[in-house]
Amino acid sequence: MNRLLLLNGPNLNRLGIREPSIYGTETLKDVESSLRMLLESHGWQLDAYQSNHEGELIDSLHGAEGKYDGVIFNPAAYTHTSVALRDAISSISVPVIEVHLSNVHAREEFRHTSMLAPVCRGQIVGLGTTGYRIAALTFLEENKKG
Ligand code: CA2
Repeated sequence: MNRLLLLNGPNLNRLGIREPSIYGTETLKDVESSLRMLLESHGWQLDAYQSNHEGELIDSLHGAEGKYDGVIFNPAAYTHTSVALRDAISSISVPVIEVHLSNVHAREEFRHTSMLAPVCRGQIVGLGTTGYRIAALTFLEENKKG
């Protein structure tokens, strides 16, 4: 069976609780459920994990090798700072799609740079939680048999 890992970084456990004008009203549980439903309707499995700790995100990326067909990753603030996460993505062969809920390019300048995008399969920004589903659809499409 095909499997995807949904990985969310620091503070995204607060989704739907604060700052709805930037991040929307859906909770992380809502996002995980809707993504799981979409994937299960195609016979795929989803595992979801959120952490506020860089090292735990690195361990999850390492653990994805050989286990998942793709990782959908919102690295949150670590996007803009983390050489360690970039190296972790480079160290695995599983494709990673970087997702951001907000349009980082319309926000503060420090959010305009991603340390991770150059080593990711692609990057989706500014489409809210739809971005996670678009990432999932991309993996479904790219793994079509026949
Ligand atoms: O737009 C995104 O998805 C971000 O990855 C979200 C990060 C931010 O640092 C990035 O620049 C862009 C912040 C996640 C914080 O999430 C919250 C959710 C609800 C309330 C407060 C923060």
